[in-house]
Amino acid sequence: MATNRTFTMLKPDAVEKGYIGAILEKITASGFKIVAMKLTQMSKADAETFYAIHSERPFFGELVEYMTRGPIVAAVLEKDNAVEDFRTLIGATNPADAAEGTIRKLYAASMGENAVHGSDSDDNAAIESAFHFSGREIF
Ligand code: 3AN
Repeated sequence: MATNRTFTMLKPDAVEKGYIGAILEKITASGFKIVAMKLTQMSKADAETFYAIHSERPFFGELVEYMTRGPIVAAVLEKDNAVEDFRTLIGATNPADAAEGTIRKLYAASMGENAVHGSDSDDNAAIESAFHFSGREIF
């Protein structure tokens, strides 16, 4: 059964460019309810842990540098079929391949700086939410 929650981050590039409001508007207008949210900044150790799955990839150093260079907005979102529907809303990893109207098409600059994160599975949504929020911060 599809879970009804997913985890997102508005990444440092999106925050730097002042896109927080526009992206949150798009998310809520698409039927997602925000059940947890904070402005926070990842440490190097946080980013290395969060992206451990990519540790052998050539872009890992750049990814950690990028994700730690400024604040992010972390949030947990609720909607039927949340993980899959949110991946559809954000669009392809590379904004050049992202569909019209998707968040990455509208707000992402490049594959490396792609504005927003969305969990890729129900299990990862739970792990990533617990990484950023305690139980009493999720409503
Ligand atoms: P997604 O964010 O669409 O789930 P992942 O999990 O494959 O994509 O990649 C995680 C993050 O790593 C991406 N959001 C992006 O910032 C970065 N990334 C992925 N692939 C590349 C790449 N080929 N070159 C540079 N950065 C990349």
